[in-house]
Amino acid sequence: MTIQTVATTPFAGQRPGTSGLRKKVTEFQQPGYLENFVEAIFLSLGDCNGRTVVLGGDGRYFNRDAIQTILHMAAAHGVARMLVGQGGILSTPAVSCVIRKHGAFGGIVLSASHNPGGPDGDFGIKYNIENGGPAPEKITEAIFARTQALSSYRISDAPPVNLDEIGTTTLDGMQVEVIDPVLDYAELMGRLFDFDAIRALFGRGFRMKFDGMGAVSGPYAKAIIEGVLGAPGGTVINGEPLEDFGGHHPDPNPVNAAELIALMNGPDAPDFGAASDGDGDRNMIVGRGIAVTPSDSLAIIAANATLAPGYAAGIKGIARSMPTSMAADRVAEALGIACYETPTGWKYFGNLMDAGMVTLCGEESYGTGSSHVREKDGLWAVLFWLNMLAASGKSVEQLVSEHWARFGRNYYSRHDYEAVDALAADATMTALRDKLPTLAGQTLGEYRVALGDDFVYTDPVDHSVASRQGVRIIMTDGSRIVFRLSGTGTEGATVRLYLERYEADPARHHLDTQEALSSLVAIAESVSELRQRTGRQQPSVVT
Ligand code: VG1
Ligand code: CO
Repeated sequence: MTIQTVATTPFAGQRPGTSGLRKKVTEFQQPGYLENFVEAIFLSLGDCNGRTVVLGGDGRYFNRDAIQTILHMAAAHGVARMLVGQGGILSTPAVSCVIRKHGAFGGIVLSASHNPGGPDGDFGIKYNIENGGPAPEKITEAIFARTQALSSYRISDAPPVNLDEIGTTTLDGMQVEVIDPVLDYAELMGRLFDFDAIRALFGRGFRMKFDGMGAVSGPYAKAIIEGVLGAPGGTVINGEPLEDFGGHHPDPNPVNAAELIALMNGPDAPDFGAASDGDGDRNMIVGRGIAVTPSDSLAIIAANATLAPGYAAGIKGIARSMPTSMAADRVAEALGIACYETPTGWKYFGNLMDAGMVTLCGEESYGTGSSHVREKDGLWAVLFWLNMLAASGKSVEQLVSEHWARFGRNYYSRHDYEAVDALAADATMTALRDKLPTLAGQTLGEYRVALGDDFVYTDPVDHSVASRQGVRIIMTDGSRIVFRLSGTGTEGATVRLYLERYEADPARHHLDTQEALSSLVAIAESVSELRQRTGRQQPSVVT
C-alpha cells in the first residue's frame, strides 16, 4: 500500500458559505472535487503528525464514499489517529463534543444540514477547529485560497476501512478508531440536565413526539429520550438516518415538519413535540397548539436556565445572530448580563464562548446552543425544554405566555424567497444598499425609520471585522426589517426577509403573527421592490 500523488486542477466555486462548502451531490461526485477541498484542508492544517482528527456525517447519500476518501487522504497526510462515527455517522454537535472531549486537533463534518439529500440532493463538508466549533473565516478563506492553487492531491491506495464495527484498525500507519456516535454526547447531556426529574415526568405519563425527519438525530434521540429517560417506544418518529432522509426535507420548521404540527394541533395531541434537522444541530419546539419561535425559545431558556443543573450557577451572557429577534436582549437586561449581536452563522459565537463571555447562543433559524460544545445543538435544546417542563410542572404554552407577560412579545417571522435568479437577488440588495443613507428620518407607513445600515460586526475578542452582513431598517420603536442573502443554498439565490415587532401589552399577545407584522411586510416589499425585481408574488416559505 502506497501513497499516491494524483494530478488535479482547481474547481471554481469552492469558497465555503455560512456553514462550509455545500453543493449538489453530482457536483461533489466529479472526480477530484471532494479530494481538492480535502487536500486544501489538510494543507492549511500544516503538520498533521501526531494529531487526532474527528470525522463523521449525517448519513446522507455520498456520506460513506466521502468518509473513505477522507480517511485515505488523512493517512497520506500523516494524521496519527482518526476518530470516526460508526457507519460514518456523527451529528454536528456530537463532532463538536468528541473533538473537545478527546482533545482532537479538529474535525471534518459531512453534511449539508437542512438541505435535502439523495442523489439529486445536496452534500456538504465543513472543517471544525480545536475548540470544537466551525473554523473562523480566516481559516475558511485560507482553505479556499488553497483550492484555487492545487495541482495534485495525496491519497493512500489501501483497501476501504470497515466503518460498521466499533474498534481500532490501521490504515497505512494511521490509527482509525470507529466510535459509538452517541456515547460521548449522551454522557455530556447527562451532566447538564436533571435526567431523574425528566424520567419521573415520563413516569407520570407525559407524552412526547420527537421527529428525527429521517436524518441523523434519530439514534441520539432514541438512545437518550427512549433509552436513558424511559419515554415509551414510538416517542421518536422517523428515527432512522436514511440516505435520502426518507424524502423528508430535514429543516425543522412548521412548514417542513407538517406531520408533527398536525399531531400537536390535533385532538389527542401529546404534551410536547420537537424536531431536528439533517445534521442534528437545529431544533423546533412545539407545545399543544403552539410552535415556539426559535427566538422565543432562546429567551425562555435564558430566563429559566437555572432550572437545569448544568446552568444552576447562572449564565454569563447571551449572543444571538443579528436577524434573531431581540427577545433574548430583554432577558439579558433583566439578568444584568451582556447580550451580543453577531452575524448569521455559528462560527461567530466561538470566540465569545471561548472567552467565557457568553453561555447561551441562538439563531432565528431554529438554532440554539451553549458553551457545552461549540456548535448549535438540537437535542440539547429539546432536553433543556424537557428539563424546564419537568422542573416547573408547567406546559409549553404556559411557559411561553408567562414569558410574554413578563417581558413582552417580539412578534417575529422570516420570509424566504428561494431559488431566485442570482443577478436579480444581487440587484435587489444593491438597490437597497443604495437607499440606506436616505432612509433615516423617513416615515414609512405607521413607522419612522431610526436607522438604515448594512450590518458590520467587530469581534470583541480578536477584533476581526465582518461587513455586509445584512441590510437593516430599524424603526424608532425598535421594530425591524432585515434583508440578507442565504449562504447555504445551492440553487440560484435565496433572499431572506426578517421581520420583528415588539408588543408590550399582554392583551395583544395572541394575535396572528403574520397579521401583527403585515404593515412591516408591506413596507419591506415596497422599499425593496422585491416582487418586481424577483418576479415573485410571494415568499416560498414563511416561518
Ligand atoms: C442558514 C441560517 C443560519 C445558519 C446556517 C447553517 O444560513 O440562516 O442561521 O447558521 O443556515 O445552519 P443562510 O446563510 O442560508 O441564511 V445548518 O443547520 O444548515 O448548518
Ligand atoms: Co444543521
